[in-house]
Amino acid sequence: MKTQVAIIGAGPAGLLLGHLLRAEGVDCVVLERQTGDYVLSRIRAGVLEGVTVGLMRRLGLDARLKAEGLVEEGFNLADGERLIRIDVAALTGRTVTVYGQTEVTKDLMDAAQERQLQVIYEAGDVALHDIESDAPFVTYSHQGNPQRLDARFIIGCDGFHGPSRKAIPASAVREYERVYPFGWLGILADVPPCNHELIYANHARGFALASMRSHTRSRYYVDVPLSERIEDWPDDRIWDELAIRLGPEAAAGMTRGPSIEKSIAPLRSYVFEPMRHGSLLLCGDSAHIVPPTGAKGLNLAASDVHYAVEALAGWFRHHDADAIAGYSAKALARVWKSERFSWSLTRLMHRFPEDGPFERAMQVAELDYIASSRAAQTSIAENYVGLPL
Ligand code: RFL
Ligand code: PHB
Repeated sequence: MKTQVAIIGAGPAGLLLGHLLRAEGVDCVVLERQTGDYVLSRIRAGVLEGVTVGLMRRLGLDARLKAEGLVEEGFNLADGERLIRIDVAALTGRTVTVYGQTEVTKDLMDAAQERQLQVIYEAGDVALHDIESDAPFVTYSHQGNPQRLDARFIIGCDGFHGPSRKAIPASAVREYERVYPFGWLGILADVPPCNHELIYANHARGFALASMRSHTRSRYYVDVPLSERIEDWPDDRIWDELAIRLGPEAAAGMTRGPSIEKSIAPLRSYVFEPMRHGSLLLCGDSAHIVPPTGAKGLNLAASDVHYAVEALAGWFRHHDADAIAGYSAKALARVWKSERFSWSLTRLMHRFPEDGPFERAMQVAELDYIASSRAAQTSIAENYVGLPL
C-alpha cells in the first residue's frame, strides 16, 4: 500500500493529525496497535486549552464539545485552610474547557469514515524502515498477514512506549528526564463535582485534585508513593483521603459514590530532542511527557500536530523543505515552556519525600506570593490557558 503520510498511533495526536491532513488534501493512513474500543477505554486528560478546542473547531468537529464541554473561567490552589482562586478569564481574557480526552478521541474516531480517513486498528509488529531516506516505509501485520505501507513521511504519534522514537539512532538524539517519587491515584465516579472549578491541593498528607467531566461525573486524584497497590485503596479510603486533603469547604460539597474507573499513573517529565530525524516527525507523548499537574499533555500533543500540519502542508503544496527542517525547533520551543510550567506546579503542590522544613517554607512563601500578587497570578493563568502558538 502507498500513501503520502504514514501515521503511527490513533490516540488524540494521530487522529487529529490524520483529519487535519485530509482537510489539507494530503493522503494518509493511521496504524493503531489496539482496537478502537481499547483506545476509548483509557481515561486520561480532562482540560482543553483554546489551541486544542480551536483545532476541533477548524475541523468542524466541535459540535458536541460546544454543547457538552464546561467552560472554566478559573481554578483554585488550596493550601491547608486557604483557597487561592486564579481568575483565568479576568487575568488573560481566555478560558479552558473541561471535555474528556475520551470524548475528543470518540468525536475524531466517529468522523473518520465519512471523511475518508483510513485507520487500521490491530496493526501488529509495527516497524519503521529507511527513515533517513525520501522513501521510508512501515511494515506491520494485520489479521495474520504481513503488510507494507510506503510513504513520503512517517509521523510517530505512538505515545511514550511506541516504536517511532526508538527508530532514531542514539547518536542523533538527546534525552532529558525527571521521574517523580510518587504517582497519581485517580478515581472516576458518577457524582456531581464538589466545586464548579478545579481545586489543586497541597496538604500535609499529600496532593489532591478535584476535577470533573460533566455536571454529573467527577474525576479526583490523590498522590501516593510508587510502592502503593490499587488493591489497597478501596473507594472509601480514597474518599476519606480526598476529604482531608481538599479541605473542609470542598469536603462539605463532595458527594461520594462507587468508582467506575480507578488507576495509578506514575509522574514523569521527559523530552526527546530532536523531534524530527530525516523523514520521521514525532508528535505528542512519543517525544515528551509532562506530569499531569497543569493539564498540559494532550494540549501539547495538539500544538505539535498544529506545527506538523503546517510543515507537511507546506511540503506537499510547494516542496517547502525548510518547513520540515524547522518543525523540531518550533515544536520544542513550546514543549519546553509547558515542561517548565508542569514541573513548577508539581514542585509547588506536592510534598516530596526528600523535602525538609526549608523546602516547605519555600512552598508556603510562593503560595503567599501568588495569593497577594496579580503579576504572579497572571503568570500562572497565561500558562494554564496555554501559551500562544
Ligand atoms: P497516546 O494517547 O498515548 O496515544 C498513542 C497511541 O499509539 C498507539 N501505539 C501504537 N500503535 C501502533 N503500533 C505500536 N507499536 C504502538 N504503540 C502505541 C497506542 O495504542 C495509542 O493509541 O499519545 P498521544 O496521542 O500523543 O496523546 C497524549 C495524551 O494522551 C497525554 O499527553 C495526556 O493523556 C496526558 N494527560 C493530560 N493531558 C492534558 O492535556 N490534560 C489533562 O488533564 C491530562 N490529564 C493525562 C492526564 C495523562 C494521564 N495519564 C494516565 C498518563 C491524566 C492522567 C492520569
Ligand atoms: C483531569 O480532569 O483528569 C485532570 C484535570 C487537571 C489536571 C490533570 C487531570 O491537571
